[in-house]
Amino acid sequence: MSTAVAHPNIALIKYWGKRDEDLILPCTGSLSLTLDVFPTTTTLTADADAAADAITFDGAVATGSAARRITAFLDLVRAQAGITARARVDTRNSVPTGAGLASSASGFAALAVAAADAYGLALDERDLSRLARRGSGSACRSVISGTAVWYAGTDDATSFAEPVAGPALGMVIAVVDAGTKAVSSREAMRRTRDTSPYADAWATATAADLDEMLAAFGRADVTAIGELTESNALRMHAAIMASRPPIRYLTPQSIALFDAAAALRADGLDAWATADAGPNVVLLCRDGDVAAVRDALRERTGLPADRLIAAHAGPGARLV
Ligand code: 2P0
Repeated sequence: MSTAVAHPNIALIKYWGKRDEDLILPCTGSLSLTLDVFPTTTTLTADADAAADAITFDGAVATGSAARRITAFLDLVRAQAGITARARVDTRNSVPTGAGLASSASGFAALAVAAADAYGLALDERDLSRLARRGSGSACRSVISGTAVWYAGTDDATSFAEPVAGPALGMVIAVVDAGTKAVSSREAMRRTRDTSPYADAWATATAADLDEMLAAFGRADVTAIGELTESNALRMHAAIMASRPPIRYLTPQSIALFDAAAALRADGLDAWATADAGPNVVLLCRDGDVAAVRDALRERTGLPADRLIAAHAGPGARLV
């Protein structure tokens, strides 16, 4: 029996688009902060007598595409290990029910670490990151603690995440909408690639943004990090919105939170907004400013305390 814990990550330079859907090789590299909130805990036991994998999420039996995706991932691990035994997998998420923050990144990072251990694969951090990537691209970054860069790479061996040194950063997650998104990231990435006239421009600009971001990390330039973060997120959403049929994740409340970040900056409190494939907005700030940013956002937006979540750099996926 092997149990692993992993946390979600939020990208400052976003991953949006694959050049290889099977291996999950991204079009461009990305950079993220692994958080210390909402861990996923996964326990895996290999069972030579079982006819099929038995998977539960928070105690409920997983079926359909969610279960198939986990079995497909475990098949990769089993092939690598040369073992055919099926598994019992129990996954628990600490995300408040319906908060809309459940993360495939923490899920597949925890699963990769637990499965590698249970099937006897001795993998270093880089190989665990590569393995987690096969479950969900962004999961390769949740293997790493704190800030991580995921190199796009050119093949399975060269596409992995590793730590990147820089200033201490924190985040405030503003939960705008607790529901599940209308279009999955996977589907929306495809539609962007196939129909958005800005897909190529997004990839070109993001490669340059990542270079600039790594330079900003190197000189611990929080202002440049924040400005690049906000701009890169809006570029991603612009490319997504230009898809046909259109996909629009940001709501008026999301946009108001980007305005709130600007207002905080005008007041002398540095914070920059970003958003993933949904309406929730995350403010990036210096680690020491997290409480002040949360308080200021609460005052400015009227969002209740339980919808403003303070987060700091968290640990990479690990056995417990
Ligand atoms: C990111 N997102 O960099 C970007 C920004 C969402 C918006 O990575 O298809 O769930 O499993 O590789 O990793 C979400 O995509 O997609 C994501 P798959 P994943 O965090």
